[in-house]
Amino acid sequence: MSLFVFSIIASLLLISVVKTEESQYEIDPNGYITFCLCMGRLGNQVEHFLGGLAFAKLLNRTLIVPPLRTNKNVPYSEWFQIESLRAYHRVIDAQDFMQELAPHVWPPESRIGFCWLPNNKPKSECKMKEGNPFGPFWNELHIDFVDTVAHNLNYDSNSIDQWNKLYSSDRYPVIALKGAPAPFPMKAQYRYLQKYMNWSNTIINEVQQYQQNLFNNTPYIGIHLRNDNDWEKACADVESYKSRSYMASPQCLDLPSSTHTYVTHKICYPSDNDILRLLKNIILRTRIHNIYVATDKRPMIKEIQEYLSAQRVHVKHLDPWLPIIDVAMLAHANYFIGNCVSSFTSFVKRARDVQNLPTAFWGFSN
Ligand code: GFB
Repeated sequence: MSLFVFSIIASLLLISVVKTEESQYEIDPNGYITFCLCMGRLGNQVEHFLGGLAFAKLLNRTLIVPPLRTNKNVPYSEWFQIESLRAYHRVIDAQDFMQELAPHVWPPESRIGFCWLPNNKPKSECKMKEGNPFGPFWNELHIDFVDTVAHNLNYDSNSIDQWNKLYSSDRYPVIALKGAPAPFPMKAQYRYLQKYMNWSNTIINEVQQYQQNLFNNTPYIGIHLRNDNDWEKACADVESYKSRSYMASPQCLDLPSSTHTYVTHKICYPSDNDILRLLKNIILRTRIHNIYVATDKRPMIKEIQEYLSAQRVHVKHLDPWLPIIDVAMLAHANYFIGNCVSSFTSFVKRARDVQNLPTAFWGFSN
């Protein structure tokens, strides 16, 4: 063999080795599923994400982990570790899928979007990219759809056979859904999946810095004050609904200790007095004097300082650009008081439950 031929063979071998090393992803013969986290903001999206993760496992398809949505797509791995999801089910980050696998398993001409529609609606009503955030969500992943499927199957274990019969992985290697295959509020049985959503190192580092800078690494009570105008409106008529399940309220009303039969205005939009009284009780009980306030509007710093002047409290409020920082700070607090109806609180509560950390709710007697 001439030196020239030998060196060509050698470099081809080298390329194939490099390629194999680069392509850490094997193609899943059972196919893939993904969806847009297009409903609501952070707390809503995380409840939908966990329900969608559970459905991907039921369907036994790899979950293409969707980005979260602010005013742009935020890759899941910026805030959480993809790796820790793998202890529950097969997953691949959406960006990685599009780069590494989509050209092979989901080329542009095969991209079909799925919408849940009532039986009598034609598939032309399945508009995957119409409106915000639908359009920007798929565009930022560089996904266009050449066709759509209108389905009206449920997203539960009883429907899996039908899913597989109608939408086999041979014909539909990727099921890309317009919205999450999960209800809101999420099913209680999947709350524990929060334990697979481990924080990214970036978030943990930020939390540790704030804990050091704000409280010198001493214990703190985190409180969530959901009090912007949208919330005031959402709570205004809550008592007339006589509902146990209003937004995230099952998180507290379904507790064995709950004596409430439906959501009260006090639970949804507690008065300043209710907030100050419960906070004082907890400070006296825990003897923790550092308070971290997370809010979408009014932090009540002066009110807290005045009401608790005898307790000599240190009240800190960051007002971070990214709400996820508040969630992470609350999730790591030694004690937490949240708003039972808010899914922002439910995210914090689940993250604390999996660490066995205590949580109380405003206006909630137990
Ligand atoms: O998280 P989320 O779905 O909880 O939406 P709810 C509330 C959003 O308000 C958060 C901001 O994602 C944040 O952008 N926000 C709320 C906060 N509390 C805080 C806080 O303590 N700190 C920071 N930094 N930001 C639902 C919405 O909200 O409320 C629905 O998802 C609708 O779209 C409904 O508006 C009335 O479940 O509380």
